[in-house]
Amino acid sequence: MKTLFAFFLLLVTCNSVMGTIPAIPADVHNHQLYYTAPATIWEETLPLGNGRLGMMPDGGVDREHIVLNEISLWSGMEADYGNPDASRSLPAIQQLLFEGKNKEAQELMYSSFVPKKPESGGTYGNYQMLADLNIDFSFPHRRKTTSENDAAPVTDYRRWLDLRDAVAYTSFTKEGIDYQREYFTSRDKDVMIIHLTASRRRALSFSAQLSRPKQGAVSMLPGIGKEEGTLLLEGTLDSGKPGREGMKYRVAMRLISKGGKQNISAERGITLTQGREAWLVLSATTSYAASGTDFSGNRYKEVCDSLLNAATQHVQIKESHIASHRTFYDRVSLTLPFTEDDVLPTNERITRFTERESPALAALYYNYGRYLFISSTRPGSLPPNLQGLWANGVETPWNGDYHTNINIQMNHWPLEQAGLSELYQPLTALIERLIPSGEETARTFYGTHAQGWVLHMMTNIWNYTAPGEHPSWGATNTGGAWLCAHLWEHYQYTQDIEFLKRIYPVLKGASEFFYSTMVREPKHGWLVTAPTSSPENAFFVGNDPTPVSVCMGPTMDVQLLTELYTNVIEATSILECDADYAAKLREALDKFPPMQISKGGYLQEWLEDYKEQDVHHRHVSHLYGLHPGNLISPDATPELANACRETLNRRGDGGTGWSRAWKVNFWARLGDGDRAWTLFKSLLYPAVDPQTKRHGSGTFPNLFCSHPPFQIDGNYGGTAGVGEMLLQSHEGFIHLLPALPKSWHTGNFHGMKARGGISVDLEWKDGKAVKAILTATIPGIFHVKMPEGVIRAKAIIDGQSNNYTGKTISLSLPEKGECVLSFE
Ligand code: FUC
Repeated sequence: MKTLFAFFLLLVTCNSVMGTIPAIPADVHNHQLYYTAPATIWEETLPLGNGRLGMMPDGGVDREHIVLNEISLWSGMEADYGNPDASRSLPAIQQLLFEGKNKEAQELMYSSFVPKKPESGGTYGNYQMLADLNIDFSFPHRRKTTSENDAAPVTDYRRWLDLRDAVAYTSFTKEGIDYQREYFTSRDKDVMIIHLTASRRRALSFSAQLSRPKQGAVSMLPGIGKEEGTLLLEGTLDSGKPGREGMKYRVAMRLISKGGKQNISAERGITLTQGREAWLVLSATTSYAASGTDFSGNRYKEVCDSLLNAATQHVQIKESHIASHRTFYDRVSLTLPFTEDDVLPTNERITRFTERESPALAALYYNYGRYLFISSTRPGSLPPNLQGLWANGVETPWNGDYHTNINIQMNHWPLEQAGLSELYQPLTALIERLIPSGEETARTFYGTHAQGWVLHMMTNIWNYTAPGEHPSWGATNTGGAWLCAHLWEHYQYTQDIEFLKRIYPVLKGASEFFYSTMVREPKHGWLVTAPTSSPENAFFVGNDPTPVSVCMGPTMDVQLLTELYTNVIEATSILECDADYAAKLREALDKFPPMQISKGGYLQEWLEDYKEQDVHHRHVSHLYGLHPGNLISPDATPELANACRETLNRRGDGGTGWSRAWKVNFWARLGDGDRAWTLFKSLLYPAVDPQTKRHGSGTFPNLFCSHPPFQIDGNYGGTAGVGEMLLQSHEGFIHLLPALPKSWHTGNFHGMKARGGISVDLEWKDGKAVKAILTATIPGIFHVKMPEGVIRAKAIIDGQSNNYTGKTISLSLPEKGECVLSFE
């Protein structure tokens, strides 16, 4: 406790010296990442973003390096990957699968069922960083000899990210002068701002340059009249088609300063000599049409003008940025038991966590996940890609795209429960834009009888829907079906009929594809997908030592399509339409294979009880029905739930970053809080080896998840996992504390959402729910499962009280109706 007190004292002192830092709330450790040294790797820098523009400052003292991003900056272009050989070879591929000749089927696919190089040019492209911003500082020296200057020590160094405000800071003292930098990315002004101050006049001198490893030219726009000029970085990425320009981008940067002398040139960038306070204002834009942004990107001018008129405008711009961020961030809060370790710098906190657990780190992780989501997307933008919004090179791993066999889905898992419902819009819009391409792919690859639309296992901003280039992983064609589950989930949480009407054709189109292309396998006559794969696992057929992946009817496909058909059927009944089609889907559902338990006791991944190549494979696709799906649960299907436990024990608690995150969710759904917590600890394992500096799976110092490399899905999956441990609602009732680890004995949360349109606040003590407040956003009847260890519950609605002793508490609530539940 002594350390804790010292820490707060330090913060308060720091506050009063710098004067500009907002008051530090008591539970700061839940809302702040902080470090006592500049970042040495990018994965230690602090992510900021307004859902479109991103920046990651490293807090360097002499040179600050900030990687900038814009979420639509992609190379490549929309192109035609249609391969007519695919549909011609389809009957033969299916026949081989019927005969158990999976290897031969896969080989035939290598030569036929692959995307064709677009004849008229164009490439898939990749997501790229926008620019590097380097700021080189020079500091005033008390004495003039160079050697002494170099040795001038930096004291009180600290850099931090305030998740509540979405503002990052660097502060330090050098030669008795306090320096502070403050960074934020404003949504309403659509600019990135770096505010730099020195505590003494004429102490602030720097030169700021923009550059890019490739395709970036720097120029200068002279200012008009007294106004200073603007530094521009512009370029055009490759489209992959000769003679056709790819995506264009432009970054603009201006300096506003109080005191000092400014200079600007394309060669040296923008310099400030002997100032005291300054703002670097940056805006960026691309020519991506669907982003709806103005390519001229002139909005920074308004901000510069207002700062020029009165530097005090800064406070207003910052306050409105904070207020806008908080409209999202403050919707939910979570408090878990904390320890003295929580006051450590974040990098040390992660390391200490391997020796001594602190539940509060899960609260920070949860808040960070919400923060990252709010920062990486907003309505009108694109959904978070494999790295959210943040990439530090022009060759982003896996193209920084949208993988649809787990990754983009996992990105969206925490959304609804964390009350960020409107942030589903970018994914919804992306899916809608894919449909024409998905319809074309359905016809070209599966034949003219194929209806509806299909998306395989990856996509990009150019509406790519064809299979992946290697059938062993690229054959999965349920990417679209899985995304439809997300559209349905949004409807479940919001009960928004207008939204349901809008997405019904998307869901129906996805189901039509499978309805028109699934085949009867010969052994049982079950309706199956063929060809396909169970992402991205391989198996052996008989004694053949060659692993293969291509198969028919894997468990995951059966589960995804069971849910898709069921959701379409339910939608037809809500919308009172397409009754005949619903009847056909019902009939088809009856012919689906059942979920099977292998002779080893685990859930079977494929139609046949094949031996898998890698028992510890990172994907656990066949447990989709347990999570995020809703086909398996300990109460409703105990045998299948047991088989899932076996599967997870067999797979082990390791795996890549996102794989560990998924396992947190699985164990939470199985009601095993302690095991979910073990997996969470595995997810938080320090990713950087202290000796070799090599990156493994786990968590980087800036709490980014490491696959490796950095992949944001694990952050979002882990965030969802924390939520699933505390509140579940997928089985038609609200389940409070369904998987509470022992060490999370006391805590509270506010504002978490449950399906059906209700908000939940909860306090618990000594492992038992004490009090809940439920507020309906939509009128309805809500069922609450009697929490674990509770004998009696009292519900007060509108002054009326009712006592419950059974297994379920049923509450009828009007819109905004509130129920206070106390538990004994
Ligand atoms: C899927 C996964 C990989 C990786 C990639 C981006 O293909 O199997 O592990 O996450 O997406």
